[in-house]
Amino acid sequence: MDFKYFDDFSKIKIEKIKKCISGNVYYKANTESTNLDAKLAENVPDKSVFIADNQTKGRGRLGREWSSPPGVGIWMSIYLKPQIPVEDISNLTLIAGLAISRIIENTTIKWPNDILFGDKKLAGILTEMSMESGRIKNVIVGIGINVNNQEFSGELSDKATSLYIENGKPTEREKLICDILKEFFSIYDIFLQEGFSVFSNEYTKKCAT
Ligand code: BTX
Repeated sequence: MDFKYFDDFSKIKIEKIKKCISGNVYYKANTESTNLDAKLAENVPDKSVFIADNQTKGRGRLGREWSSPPGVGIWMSIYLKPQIPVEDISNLTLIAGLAISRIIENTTIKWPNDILFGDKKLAGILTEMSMESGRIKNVIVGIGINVNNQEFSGELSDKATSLYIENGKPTEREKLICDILKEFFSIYDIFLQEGFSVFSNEYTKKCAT
């Protein structure tokens, strides 16, 4: 989506987010990509989150772009240090999808990375893993949600949607961020103990595919 850069966009109130997670909150008004910020950061505690109000190079899968205009969306990356086998890492994308679909009504999961509202894309998930000396260094679960976007242009006009477009009213991003993070970490903690199978039925029901 094309947007003209402006500096007075609405900024996320980070103090509210800090109260709802156990890790750190790293905030930038503008950044290239919160996934990249998280990947490059050092000494980050487990379960931290990187949030920006604007991404200039938001990333999708396979080098695709993720449109992340200022002040209207949730562009955030959850930083995890899971002690689990590499082959279980893909479940973290499923956990993010489940958390989002539990919190945002009327959404379905297009397996595994997209969250749809009707047949349009409301949100996307990009999970990236870094290894160090043969072990998992960190896993970054990037979440992009179109919240208060009033319109989409170009190729996105007929395939993307936002909560504002669907509900006809703005949504407070801070509350939505906290609700999703709390849901994510509650599913994640159970997953670490019991695996993903306890969520399989619910996940399948929420799948659009
Ligand atoms: P994806 O590869 O499944 O989706 C990218 C495709 O989706 C694009 O090629 C385009 O067609 C379409 N698209 C681009 N922007 C949007 C948008 N805002 N809404 C709907 N459709 C769009 C999905 O990748 C994973 C996206 C993750 C984004 C988060 S934001 C925070 C974190 N940082 C970062 O750089 N990426 C993640």
